[in-house]
Amino acid sequence: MKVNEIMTALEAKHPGENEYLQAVREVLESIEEVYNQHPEFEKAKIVERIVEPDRIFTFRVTWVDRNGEVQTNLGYRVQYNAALGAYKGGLRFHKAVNVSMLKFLGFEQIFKNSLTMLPLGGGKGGSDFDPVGKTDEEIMRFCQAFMYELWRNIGPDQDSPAGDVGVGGREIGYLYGAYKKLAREHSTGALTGKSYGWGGSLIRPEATGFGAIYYVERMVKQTGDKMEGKRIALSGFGNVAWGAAIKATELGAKVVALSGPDGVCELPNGIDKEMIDYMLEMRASNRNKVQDMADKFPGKAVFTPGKKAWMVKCDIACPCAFQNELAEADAKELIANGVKYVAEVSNMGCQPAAIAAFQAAKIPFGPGKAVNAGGVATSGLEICQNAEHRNWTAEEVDKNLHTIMNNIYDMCVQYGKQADGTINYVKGANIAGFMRVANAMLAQGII
Ligand code: 2IT
Repeated sequence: MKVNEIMTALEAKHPGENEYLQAVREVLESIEEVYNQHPEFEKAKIVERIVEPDRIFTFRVTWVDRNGEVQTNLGYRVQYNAALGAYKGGLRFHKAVNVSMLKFLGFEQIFKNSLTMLPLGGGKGGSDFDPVGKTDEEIMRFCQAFMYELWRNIGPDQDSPAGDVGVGGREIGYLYGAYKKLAREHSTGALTGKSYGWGGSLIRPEATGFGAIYYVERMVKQTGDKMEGKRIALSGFGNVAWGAAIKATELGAKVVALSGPDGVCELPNGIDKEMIDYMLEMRASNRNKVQDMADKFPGKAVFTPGKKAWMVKCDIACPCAFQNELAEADAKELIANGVKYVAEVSNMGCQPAAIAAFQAAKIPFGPGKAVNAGGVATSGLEICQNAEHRNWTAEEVDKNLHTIMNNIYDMCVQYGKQADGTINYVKGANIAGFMRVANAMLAQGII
């Protein structure tokens, strides 16, 4: 396999699909050396097959807004790879959603799900529906219209969507209600991220953030350092940043920044329980403004419009919002301000040049597909609970999550250890995730 040749062919075949091409290139560059030691992979054309989704559904979603006006959006489900299990991955509702974005997310999901060691294939879906400024009723009607199309193609043993940007507990509730009405089946495992009491798992809401901080704690300990007293900057203020803020605070770190599309809130004294709870209200309001935190807690949160979380001096930087949110210039600013660890919690949160800058500065960098795998792992645990018609305790779920994250971390070290003793977590995660899928594809024949 020659990465440049494969990428040239893919660029010609899928022109302009920049996020997709970026995600593929990163994985292929990481695995090239190991792959080329396996002629059986080359013979079965594993790479040529894995970069193309099994199938993509594209559908029209028509709904009626609060003014009685008819609105039309596009809906998608990318069923990427089922070598390890039924398709699994979130739904993203965001105005910029397109095929390239969902292909990048679905591609990442294959390897992330593989890292969890659970039987989960990779998929992703969503819509260009923009939840910002929508009423609760509009969101419900949109979710129902989305499900009119998707319900036939999902199910616990087929494809199980969950949340992502713009899709949280409320949306999963509406989607699941519509699914049940259409499918006439109480297949709880057809969607995860459900609320507790009707199939949801305790700790699933917290899981992405908790898992990320468990991983970060290992990165910190690897260097002989500790979490207590570390200043941690989080971007975004959604579900992922919320879980990370809870766990980081619990472990004695200080959350010094949150951000939104409107700017950054600096938190000079860290975040407290009241502020953490308020993040949920900010998300539910659909306003998408981090300034609301500063308005609610004057003095405790200081808002600067138009700036990112990366201007705030910190020891640990965790992008928790969107792909490519951390650029090379942000990386340089963080490095100049003394950042010690960087962990992507959003999918592909850092631009390639930013990752290169951190690695050149010898700053440990954890990639999203390993760091944020606790979310989908706990979705996998939700499916287990659904299948056995039982709810596990919060302690049981959290213990499983912690074990899974420790295992992912260990695999990243095993496959990412460099000759000089440092750890290339990007390489480690990509190789470990890829090997399991490639071996499964090999064993299952040319299909
Ligand atoms: O990016 C992700 O891993 C998610 N949005 C969660 C997917 C899931 O199925 O829980």
